[in-house]
Amino acid sequence: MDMQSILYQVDEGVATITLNRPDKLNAFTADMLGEFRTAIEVAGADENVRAVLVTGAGRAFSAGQDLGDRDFAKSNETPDLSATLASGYHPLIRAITALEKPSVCAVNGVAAGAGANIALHFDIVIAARSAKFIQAFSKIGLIPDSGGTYWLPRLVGPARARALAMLAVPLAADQAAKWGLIWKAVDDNVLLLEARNIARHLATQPTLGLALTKKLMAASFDNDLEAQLAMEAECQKIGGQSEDYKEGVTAFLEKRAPEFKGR
Ligand code: LHQ
Repeated sequence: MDMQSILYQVDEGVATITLNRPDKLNAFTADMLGEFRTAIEVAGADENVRAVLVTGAGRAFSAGQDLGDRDFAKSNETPDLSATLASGYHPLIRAITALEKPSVCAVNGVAAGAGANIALHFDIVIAARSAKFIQAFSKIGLIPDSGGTYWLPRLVGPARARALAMLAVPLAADQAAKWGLIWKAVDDNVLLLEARNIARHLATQPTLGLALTKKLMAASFDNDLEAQLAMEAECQKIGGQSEDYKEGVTAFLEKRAPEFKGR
């Protein structure tokens, strides 16, 4: 793939997507958002890819929207940020959400603004201990976009979500893990190793079932118990008819390791 701001590599069933504008702390431009989305979609469509790993090059995960594009000293044009969201961020977030494969996000350094909130859409978020999550929006008069007002109250509760958003204080990776914003924080020097191990492990698992699992978890926020039970039954029907279910049960009975295919 010919991309300027994103690196894409497939290895052992894992597609690794690296945000690659390290000199700008991987701040998002319109082109970069488009490339990021393309990479997610390519990984989703490639049957050799069974899991996706996302990380950032250099010392940051992402500083959010590239503010260099918005120099009011050069142009005093009133921007329509809803258009920026609709054309760049929202299609990316929909692509991540629609990905029918497990995903891991390795937050290697500071994640600010949209950079912090895009990370929250991945299934398993693991961060370097030195990483910080900053809802930087309020510092520049904006609201926490890119799904921030959706995930923050759900993950850390409304009281913490409001304070994080309104104070824009950096949340250290360890605290983010304690509060349930992310899965865990690990030492900086083992972040990529751990994240790759998780992604490689997921790539060997019954990924069809994992895709159904994440769909169910996402739907739970909107469903009542009856609707959720009905959806579980529908998804379990699919799981029960999969090759992986047969293989899992057979391997268990034969006392051997299963070989899942994601079908
Ligand atoms: C940057 C940026 C950046 C460009 C650092 N852009 N260059 C969605 C829809 C539409 C529009 C608006 O926004 C959104 C969503 C958003 O994401 S809004 C929030 C945008 N992000 C921010 O407000 C964060 C701005 N950055 C920072 O607060 C700091 O840079 C952080 C806390 C991320 C890192 O601080 P430091 O480690 O002290 O690094 P630094 O500030 O020295 O930055 C290093 C370089 O990166 C520097 O460039 P230079 O040429 O001086 O070395 C910065 O200008 C550049 N950079 N963020 N978002």
